[in-house]
Amino acid sequence: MNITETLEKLSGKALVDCSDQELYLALLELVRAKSAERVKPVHGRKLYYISAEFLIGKLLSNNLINLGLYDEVRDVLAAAGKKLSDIEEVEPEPSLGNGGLGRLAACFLDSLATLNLPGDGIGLRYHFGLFHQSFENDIQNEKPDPWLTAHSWAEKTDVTYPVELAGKSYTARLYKLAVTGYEGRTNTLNLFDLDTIDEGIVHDGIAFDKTAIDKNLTLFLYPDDSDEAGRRLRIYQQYLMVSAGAQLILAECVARGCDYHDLADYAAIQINDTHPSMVIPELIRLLGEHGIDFEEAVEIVTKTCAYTNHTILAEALEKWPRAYLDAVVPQLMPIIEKLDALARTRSEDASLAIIDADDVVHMAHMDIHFTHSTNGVATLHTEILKNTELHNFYELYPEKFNNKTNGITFRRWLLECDPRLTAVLEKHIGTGFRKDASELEKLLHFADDAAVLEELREVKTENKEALADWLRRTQGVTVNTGAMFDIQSKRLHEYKRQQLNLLYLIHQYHEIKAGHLPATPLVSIFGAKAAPAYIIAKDIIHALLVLSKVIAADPVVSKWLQLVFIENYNVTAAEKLIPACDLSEQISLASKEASGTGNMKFMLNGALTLGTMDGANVEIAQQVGEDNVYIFGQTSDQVIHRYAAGDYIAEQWYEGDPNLRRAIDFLTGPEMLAAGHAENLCRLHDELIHKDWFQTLPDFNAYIVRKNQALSDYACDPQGWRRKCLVNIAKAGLFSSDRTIAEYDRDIWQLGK
Ligand code: 26Q
Repeated sequence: MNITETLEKLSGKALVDCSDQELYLALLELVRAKSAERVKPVHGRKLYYISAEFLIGKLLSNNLINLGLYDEVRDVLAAAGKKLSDIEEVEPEPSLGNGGLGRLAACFLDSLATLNLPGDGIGLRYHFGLFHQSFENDIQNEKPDPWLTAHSWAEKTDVTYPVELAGKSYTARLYKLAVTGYEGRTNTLNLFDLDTIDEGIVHDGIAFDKTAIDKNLTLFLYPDDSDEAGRRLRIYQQYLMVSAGAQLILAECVARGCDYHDLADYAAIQINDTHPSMVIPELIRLLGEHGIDFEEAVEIVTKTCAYTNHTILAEALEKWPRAYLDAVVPQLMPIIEKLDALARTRSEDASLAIIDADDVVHMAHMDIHFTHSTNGVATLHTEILKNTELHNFYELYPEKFNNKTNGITFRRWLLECDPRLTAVLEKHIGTGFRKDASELEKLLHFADDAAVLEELREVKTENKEALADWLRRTQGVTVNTGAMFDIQSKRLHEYKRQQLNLLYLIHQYHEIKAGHLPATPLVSIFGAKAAPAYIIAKDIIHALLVLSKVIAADPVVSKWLQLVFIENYNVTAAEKLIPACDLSEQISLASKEASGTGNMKFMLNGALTLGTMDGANVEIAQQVGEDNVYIFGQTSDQVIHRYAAGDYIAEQWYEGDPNLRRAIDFLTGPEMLAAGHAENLCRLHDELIHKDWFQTLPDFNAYIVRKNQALSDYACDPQGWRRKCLVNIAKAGLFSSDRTIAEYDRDIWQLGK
C-alpha cells in the first residue's frame, strides 16, 4: 500500500475530504506502524536515561524525517491541497521540561536511536507540561498547558508497578512513547503516571489542591528552573519515577536472563542531575528484597549508575530536610543512613557527608559517592566542578570525574527547523553531514565563494520574512525584516542576564534620541518564561514589556530599534526563531551557565554569537576563532575571585559611571512609570543597585562596545559577515549530540548493539 492509500484507509476518507485534525491522526497511526518495524532486540548492556524532564517538543515532523517519510508525505498531501505545516499546527506541544536539561534529554534519545544504541528514557507523564505563559497588563500570567488528547504519542500499557508513598501503596502505570532514530532503530521513552489523577482540581491559573497525592502527583511539571525552594510534592514525584523505573529496569533485565548479581552487565543508568538520585537507595532496597546483601548491592549499583551535574548554582543542588524524606520515603531512610555511614568511612571531611549536621540530605553527594562517573556538561563547567565547587570530591575520586560537552540533534535543529539552509548545504557538500556532522567542515571550501555567501544571505532573509509572518500571525506584531535580528531566548534567570540586554536597549534609546544613530536598525527579540515564584525574573519581563511600548511610542527611536517579547516561548517557537537569527545573545555571567545548548542551535543556523566566556561559548569561540565570534566581559576566573573576595559593590559601579546610571535610572523615570507599574520597576531598580548578584554592572560597557561592533560589521561589511556565518555553520559539527552520545558510550556506558 502506498502512503496515500494507507492514510485514506486510516482516516476512512479521501485525503481531499480530510480535515487537518483527521490527517494528523492518520499520520500519527502511520508513524506508529512504521516506527514499530524498527524496534530491535537488545544484546548486552542497555542504557536507561532517567530524567524528571524530557522536553521532546512536537513529534510529527521529527518522526517523519527520521523515518525517511517526510518528503513523500509532504508531496502526497500537497497533491490533495493540504499543507504539512498546517497539520503540524494541530499537534499540541508536549512541554515536559523546563529548559536546557529537559531538551538535552530529548536530543540524547534522538541520538541514541540514530546511533543504533539500545537506550530508553524513564520519566513522568505529566498531564500539564511547563505552564502556558501570557502577558496581562505586562505581567507574566501562568495557565495549564494540556497536551494529552485522546490520541497521543504516549501509549497506555497494561504494565503497572506498586509504589509506596508515605506508607500508602499506589499503582504506577507505564506509558510508552516510540523514539525514532534517523535511519536508525526505535527506542522507547517510558513515562509513568497514576490512573487516579484529577485534572479538575486545578483552579485560578496553575493553583491546585496540594493535599491529595492520588489526584495531583503527575498533574504538573514542577515549574522551577533551580530557584525555588524544594517541596514535598517534588519528592513524591521523584520517588514515583525512580521506584517504578527501578522495577522496570530489573524486570527487563531479568527477562533478558540477568540474575540480579550481574545487573551491571545488562543495564547502565544515567542519572540526569539530582532529580532521580533516589534511584540509588531504591535499587539497593529492591536488590535486598531479592536476597542481595547491602555491600554487594552498593557495588552493583555503583557500577550500574552514573551521574551528570548540570549546574554550579548552589541553590539548584537539591538538598532535602531529612524530615521530608522520613515522611515520604521512610523505606529509603535506613539505606540512606547506611550510605552516609559508608561515605564517612571513606573520608573524614564532613563537607562530603550525605546527611549533614543539620539533618539535611545532599542528593549530589550520594550520587558522587555511589556512582562510578560524575560528569560536567562543558569543558569549563567540568573544570570548575573539579577545581572549585566539587574540589574535595575530586580529590577523593579523581577517576570518577569526566567531561561530556553537550550537543543538540541536527535532525530537529537543522533539517527540520531550517529546510532552506539544509537545501543550500546539501547542494554544495552533499548529505553526509546528516549522519556525520563533522562533514559540515567541507563548507569551509566555500568561505570566499561570493555565490555561496549570497545563497546564505538569501536563506537568512527568507527565514526572517517567515519569522516576521509568524510574529504577525501569532503575536500581533510587525517587525522590520531589513533590520538585524538579535535574539535572546532561554529561561529567564538573573544569571543569564536578560537585564544586561535590557540596559543596552535603554542605552541605545538614549543614544538615538541624542542623535547618535546606530550602524543598522535592530530588532531585539526575547523569549523567556520565569518560574512563577521568581519575583525579580518577573520584574525583568515587566521592564522589557514596558520598554517595548516606550520605544514603539517614539517616532524616531522606533525607526532604529524594536523590542519584541514573544509570548509562551517553547520548542515550537524556538524552531521559528533560531533560523531567522543574525546575532545570538549568550551573555550569562562567566562561570554560571554550565553549558548552554541554545548557543549551539543558533550557531548551527548561521547566527553569530555575542557572548561571555562561559559554558560551551568557550568551545564555540575555540572552534570558530576570535574573528568569528563577539566575546566580551569578565572571565570566569575573575568572577570566581571576585565572589571569593566578596568585594563586589554594585553601587560603586552605578555611582562611578554616568552612562550606566542614566540607563538604570530610566527604569524608574517618568516614561517607564507612565507605562508600567512602579512596584515592579522600583524593585528591579533597587535590586540592580544594591544587589546585582550576577554582576551585570561591571560588564555593561564591554557589552555595549562589542554589540555595537557587531552591528557595524553587519552593516558595513555584509560579505565579511556572511563569511563569519559560514565559518560558524561549518564548525558546528562538534556540537552534534551524536558526538556527545558516542563519548558517553565510549567512556561511561559501553552499550551492546
Ligand atoms: C530543583 C529543585 C526543585 C525544583 C526544581 C529544580 C530544578 C528544575 C530544573 C533544577 C534545575 C532544573 C533545570 C536545570 C537546567 O536546565 N540546567 C541546564 O542544563 C543544560 C543542559 O546541560 C545546560 O546547558 C545549562 O547550562 C543548564 O543551566
